[in-house]
Amino acid sequence: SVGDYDEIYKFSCDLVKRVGAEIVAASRVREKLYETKSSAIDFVTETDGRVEKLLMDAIAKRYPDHVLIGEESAVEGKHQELTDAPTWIVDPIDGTMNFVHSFPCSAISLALWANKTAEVGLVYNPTENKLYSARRGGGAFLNGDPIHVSGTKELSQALVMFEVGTSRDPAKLRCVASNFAALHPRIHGFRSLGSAALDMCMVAQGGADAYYEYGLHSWDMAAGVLIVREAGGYVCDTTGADFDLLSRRVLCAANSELASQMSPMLAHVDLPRD
Ligand code: LIP
Repeated sequence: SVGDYDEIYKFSCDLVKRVGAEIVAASRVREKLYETKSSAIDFVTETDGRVEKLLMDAIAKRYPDHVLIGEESAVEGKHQELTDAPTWIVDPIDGTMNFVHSFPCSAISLALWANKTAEVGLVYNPTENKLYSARRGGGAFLNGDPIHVSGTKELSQALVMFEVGTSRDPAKLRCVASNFAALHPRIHGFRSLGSAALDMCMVAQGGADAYYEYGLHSWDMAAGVLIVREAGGYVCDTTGADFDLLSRRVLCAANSELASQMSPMLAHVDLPRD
Protein backbone atom coordinates (compact mmCIF):
# COMPACT_ATOMS: atom_id res chain seq x y z
CA SER A 1 0.00 0.00 0.00
CA VAL A 2 0.98 3.65 -0.33
CA GLY A 3 1.64 3.81 3.42
CA ASP A 4 4.37 1.16 3.18
CA TYR A 5 6.35 3.58 1.08
CA ASP A 6 5.81 6.71 3.17
CA GLU A 7 9.29 6.71 4.60
CA ILE A 8 10.98 5.90 1.29
CA TYR A 9 8.96 8.63 -0.42
CA LYS A 10 9.94 11.26 2.11
CA PHE A 11 13.57 10.16 2.06
CA SER A 12 13.59 10.32 -1.78
CA CYS A 13 12.03 13.79 -1.95
CA ASP A 14 14.55 15.17 0.55
CA LEU A 15 17.41 13.46 -1.29
CA VAL A 16 16.66 14.79 -4.78
CA LYS A 17 16.15 18.31 -3.42
CA ARG A 18 19.45 18.22 -1.55
CA VAL A 19 21.45 16.68 -4.38
CA GLY A 20 19.69 18.82 -7.00
CA ALA A 21 21.44 21.83 -5.50
CA GLU A 22 24.71 20.33 -6.77
CA ILE A 23 23.36 20.38 -10.32
CA VAL A 24 22.27 24.02 -9.99
CA ALA A 25 25.70 25.02 -8.69
CA ALA A 26 27.43 23.13 -11.51
CA SER A 27 25.13 24.62 -14.13
CA ARG A 28 26.43 28.12 -13.31
CA VAL A 29 29.71 27.17 -14.96
CA ARG A 30 29.44 28.51 -18.48
CA GLU A 31 31.54 26.00 -20.39
CA LYS A 32 30.70 22.49 -19.25
CA LEU A 33 33.30 19.87 -20.00
CA TYR A 34 31.89 16.64 -21.34
CA GLU A 35 32.97 13.30 -22.67
CA THR A 36 31.09 11.11 -25.11
CA LYS A 37 29.67 7.65 -24.41
CA SER A 38 27.82 5.49 -26.96
CA SER A 39 27.98 8.10 -29.75
CA ALA A 40 29.39 11.53 -30.59
CA ILE A 41 26.20 13.13 -29.22
CA ASP A 42 25.76 10.96 -26.09
CA PHE A 43 27.33 13.11 -23.39
CA VAL A 44 28.48 12.62 -19.82
CA THR A 45 29.91 15.27 -17.52
CA GLU A 46 31.75 15.17 -14.24
CA THR A 47 28.48 16.29 -12.62
CA ASP A 48 26.60 13.19 -13.85
CA GLY A 49 29.07 10.91 -12.08
CA ARG A 50 29.32 13.02 -8.94
CA VAL A 51 25.54 13.40 -8.54
CA GLU A 52 24.97 9.69 -9.15
CA LYS A 53 27.50 8.84 -6.44
CA LEU A 54 25.82 11.21 -3.97
CA LEU A 55 22.45 9.57 -4.67
CA MET A 56 23.76 6.01 -4.61
CA ASP A 57 25.79 6.48 -1.42
CA ALA A 58 22.85 8.01 0.44
CA ILE A 59 20.49 5.22 -0.69
CA ALA A 60 23.00 2.46 0.12
CA LYS A 61 23.54 3.91 3.58
CA ARG A 62 19.83 4.13 4.37
CA TYR A 63 18.70 0.94 2.59
CA PRO A 64 21.73 -1.37 2.50
CA ASP A 65 19.68 -4.39 1.32
CA HIS A 66 18.25 -2.68 -1.75
CA VAL A 67 19.59 -3.13 -5.27
CA LEU A 68 20.90 -0.10 -7.20
CA ILE A 69 20.88 0.52 -10.95
CA GLY A 70 22.43 3.78 -12.14
CA GLU A 71 23.13 5.26 -15.55
CA GLU A 72 26.75 6.09 -14.85
CA SER A 73 27.49 2.88 -12.92
CA ALA A 74 26.01 0.68 -15.65
CA VAL A 75 28.55 -1.11 -17.78
CA GLU A 76 28.06 -0.37 -21.48
CA GLY A 77 26.77 -3.45 -23.27
CA LYS A 78 26.21 -5.45 -20.08
CA HIS A 79 22.60 -6.52 -19.68
CA GLN A 80 20.68 -5.25 -16.68
CA GLU A 81 18.73 -7.56 -14.49
CA LEU A 82 15.50 -6.50 -12.86
CA THR A 83 14.60 -8.88 -10.04
CA ASP A 84 11.73 -8.80 -7.53
CA ALA A 85 14.05 -7.22 -4.93
CA PRO A 86 13.51 -3.56 -4.05
CA THR A 87 15.54 -1.79 -6.76
CA TRP A 88 16.42 1.88 -7.07
CA ILE A 89 16.82 3.09 -10.63
CA VAL A 90 18.78 6.32 -10.90
CA ASP A 91 19.49 8.81 -13.67
CA PRO A 92 21.54 11.63 -12.09
CA ILE A 93 20.98 14.02 -15.01
CA ASP A 94 18.36 13.09 -17.56
CA GLY A 95 18.95 15.58 -20.35
CA THR A 96 22.73 15.78 -20.14
CA MET A 97 22.96 17.55 -23.49
CA ASN A 98 20.58 20.21 -22.17
CA PHE A 99 22.76 20.54 -19.08
CA VAL A 100 25.86 21.01 -21.26
CA HIS A 101 24.08 23.74 -23.23
CA SER A 102 22.42 25.38 -20.20
CA PHE A 103 19.00 24.64 -21.70
CA PRO A 104 17.08 24.49 -18.42
CA CYS A 105 15.41 21.08 -18.88
CA SER A 106 17.42 18.50 -17.01
CA ALA A 107 16.23 16.37 -14.15
CA ILE A 108 17.19 13.78 -11.61
CA SER A 109 15.08 10.69 -12.24
CA LEU A 110 14.79 8.42 -9.21
CA ALA A 111 12.51 5.41 -8.91
CA LEU A 112 11.99 2.53 -6.55
CA TRP A 113 10.69 -0.67 -8.12
CA ALA A 114 9.74 -3.81 -6.17
CA ASN A 115 8.36 -7.07 -7.59
CA LYS A 116 9.05 -5.56 -11.02
CA THR A 117 6.51 -2.81 -10.28
CA ALA A 118 7.19 0.90 -9.87
CA GLU A 119 6.32 1.99 -6.32
CA VAL A 120 7.86 5.46 -6.05
CA GLY A 121 8.87 7.79 -8.89
CA LEU A 122 10.44 11.23 -8.73
CA VAL A 123 11.57 13.55 -11.49
CA TYR A 124 13.19 16.72 -10.19
CA ASN A 125 14.24 19.65 -12.39
CA PRO A 126 16.41 21.57 -9.91
CA THR A 127 16.99 24.58 -12.18
CA GLU A 128 13.27 25.33 -12.25
CA ASN A 129 12.58 23.79 -8.84
CA LYS A 130 9.93 21.43 -10.22
CA LEU A 131 9.43 18.18 -8.37
CA TYR A 132 7.15 15.64 -10.06
CA SER A 133 6.33 12.75 -7.77
CA ALA A 134 4.14 9.67 -7.61
CA ARG A 135 3.50 6.64 -5.49
CA ARG A 136 1.66 3.61 -6.85
CA GLY A 137 -2.00 4.10 -6.00
CA GLY A 138 -1.36 7.55 -4.55
CA GLY A 139 -1.69 9.91 -7.52
CA ALA A 140 0.85 12.20 -9.17
CA PHE A 141 1.97 15.64 -8.05
CA LEU A 142 3.93 18.68 -9.15
CA ASN A 143 5.44 20.44 -6.15
CA GLY A 144 2.75 18.83 -4.02
CA ASP A 145 -0.24 19.78 -6.18
CA PRO A 146 -2.13 16.97 -7.96
CA ILE A 147 -1.59 16.72 -11.71
CA HIS A 148 -3.69 14.98 -14.34
CA VAL A 149 -3.34 14.05 -18.00
CA SER A 150 -5.35 15.86 -20.69
CA GLY A 151 -8.70 14.67 -21.99
CA THR A 152 -7.58 14.53 -25.64
CA LYS A 153 -8.71 11.31 -27.30
CA GLU A 154 -8.31 12.21 -30.98
CA LEU A 155 -4.87 11.96 -32.53
CA SER A 156 -5.79 14.78 -34.92
CA GLN A 157 -5.99 17.10 -31.89
CA ALA A 158 -2.92 15.85 -30.05
CA LEU A 159 0.29 17.64 -29.11
CA VAL A 160 2.88 14.87 -29.23
CA MET A 161 6.29 14.73 -27.59
CA PHE A 162 9.12 12.80 -29.19
CA GLU A 163 12.91 12.66 -28.96
CA VAL A 164 15.54 12.11 -31.62
CA GLY A 165 17.75 10.49 -28.99
CA THR A 166 21.50 10.24 -28.67
CA SER A 167 22.30 7.62 -31.30
CA ARG A 168 23.47 8.21 -34.85
CA ASP A 169 22.82 4.67 -35.93
CA PRO A 170 21.28 4.93 -39.46
CA ALA A 171 18.50 2.39 -38.77
CA LYS A 172 17.52 4.25 -35.59
CA LEU A 173 17.51 7.61 -37.40
CA ARG A 174 15.39 6.17 -40.24
CA CYS A 175 12.88 5.09 -37.61
CA VAL A 176 12.84 8.58 -36.05
CA ALA A 177 12.41 10.24 -39.47
CA SER A 178 9.71 7.90 -40.70
CA ASN A 179 7.67 8.24 -37.50
CA PHE A 180 7.97 12.00 -37.68
CA ALA A 181 6.80 11.98 -41.31
CA ALA A 182 3.90 9.58 -40.60
CA LEU A 183 2.53 11.46 -37.59
CA HIS A 184 3.27 15.08 -38.37
CA PRO A 185 0.46 15.61 -40.92
CA ARG A 186 -2.04 13.92 -38.58
CA ILE A 187 -1.50 15.73 -35.27
CA HIS A 188 -1.61 19.29 -33.95
CA GLY A 189 2.16 19.38 -33.52
CA PHE A 190 5.36 17.95 -32.09
CA ARG A 191 7.30 19.10 -29.03
CA SER A 192 10.58 17.91 -27.54
CA LEU A 193 12.18 18.89 -24.22
CA GLY A 194 15.40 16.90 -24.59
CA SER A 195 14.74 14.87 -21.46
CA ALA A 196 12.67 11.72 -21.65
CA ALA A 197 11.73 12.03 -17.98
CA LEU A 198 10.48 15.60 -18.39
CA ASP A 199 8.62 14.70 -21.61
CA MET A 200 6.70 12.08 -19.64
CA CYS A 201 5.98 14.56 -16.87
CA MET A 202 4.60 16.99 -19.46
CA VAL A 203 2.15 14.30 -20.56
CA ALA A 204 1.34 13.65 -16.89
CA GLN A 205 0.52 17.31 -16.25
CA GLY A 206 -1.61 17.55 -19.40
CA GLY A 207 0.67 19.99 -21.26
CA ALA A 208 1.14 17.41 -24.00
CA ASP A 209 -1.07 14.46 -24.96
CA ALA A 210 1.40 11.72 -25.83
CA TYR A 211 5.08 10.84 -25.98
CA TYR A 212 7.05 8.07 -27.64
CA GLU A 213 10.72 7.26 -28.00
CA TYR A 214 13.02 4.48 -29.19
CA GLY A 215 16.53 3.96 -27.81
CA LEU A 216 16.15 5.16 -24.24
CA HIS A 217 17.17 3.17 -21.17
CA SER A 218 15.49 1.95 -18.00
CA TRP A 219 16.77 4.89 -15.93
CA ASP A 220 15.21 7.40 -18.36
CA MET A 221 11.73 5.90 -17.89
CA ALA A 222 11.59 4.15 -14.49
CA ALA A 223 10.11 7.16 -12.65
CA GLY A 224 8.28 8.85 -15.53
CA VAL A 225 6.08 5.87 -16.37
CA LEU A 226 4.71 5.77 -12.81
CA ILE A 227 4.08 9.52 -12.84
CA VAL A 228 2.13 9.23 -16.12
CA ARG A 229 0.05 6.30 -14.84
CA GLU A 230 -0.67 7.95 -11.51
CA ALA A 231 -1.74 11.10 -13.36
CA GLY A 232 -4.39 8.94 -15.07
CA GLY A 233 -2.42 8.28 -18.25
CA TYR A 234 -1.69 5.15 -20.25
CA VAL A 235 1.77 3.60 -20.73
CA CYS A 236 2.52 0.79 -23.16
CA ASP A 237 5.10 -0.55 -25.55
CA THR A 238 5.35 1.31 -28.88
CA THR A 239 3.69 -1.75 -30.49
CA GLY A 240 0.73 -1.39 -28.13
CA ALA A 241 1.81 -4.42 -26.08
CA ASP A 242 2.54 -4.24 -22.34
CA PHE A 243 5.29 -1.85 -21.31
CA ASP A 244 8.66 -3.47 -20.66
CA LEU A 245 11.21 -1.41 -18.70
CA LEU A 246 14.23 -3.06 -20.37
CA SER A 247 12.90 -2.83 -23.95
CA ARG A 248 14.48 0.55 -24.85
CA ARG A 249 11.16 2.04 -26.02
CA VAL A 250 7.96 3.51 -24.66
CA LEU A 251 4.63 5.03 -25.65
CA CYS A 252 2.79 7.22 -23.12
CA ALA A 253 -0.57 8.81 -23.78
CA ALA A 254 -3.37 10.58 -21.98
CA ASN A 255 -5.52 7.49 -22.58
CA SER A 256 -5.57 4.12 -24.35
CA GLU A 257 -7.68 5.51 -27.21
CA LEU A 258 -4.88 7.85 -28.18
CA ALA A 259 -2.18 5.18 -27.76
CA SER A 260 -4.08 2.76 -29.97
CA GLN A 261 -4.32 5.34 -32.76
CA MET A 262 -0.55 5.92 -32.56
CA SER A 263 1.02 2.48 -32.24
CA PRO A 264 -0.10 1.15 -35.67
CA MET A 265 1.46 4.22 -37.31
CA LEU A 266 4.91 3.77 -35.78
CA ALA A 267 7.79 2.12 -37.64
CA HIS A 268 9.89 0.07 -35.26
CA VAL A 269 13.61 -0.49 -34.91
CA ASP A 270 15.31 -3.40 -33.17
CA LEU A 271 17.59 -2.33 -30.35
CA PRO A 272 19.56 -4.51 -27.93
CA ARG A 273 17.66 -4.83 -24.65
CA ASP A 274 19.00 -3.13 -21.54
C1 LIP B 1 18.69 11.05 -22.64
C2 LIP B 1 17.29 11.58 -22.58
C3 LIP B 1 16.89 12.07 -23.94
C4 LIP B 1 16.70 10.89 -24.78
C5 LIP B 1 17.92 10.03 -24.84
C6 LIP B 1 18.67 9.85 -23.54
P1 LIP B 1 20.53 11.21 -20.65
O1 LIP B 1 19.12 10.72 -21.32
O2 LIP B 1 17.10 12.54 -21.69
O3 LIP B 1 15.66 12.73 -23.92
O4 LIP B 1 16.32 11.26 -26.06
O5 LIP B 1 17.49 8.80 -25.34
O6 LIP B 1 18.19 8.76 -22.86
O7 LIP B 1 21.58 10.45 -21.38
O8 LIP B 1 20.65 12.67 -20.85
O9 LIP B 1 20.39 10.78 -19.26
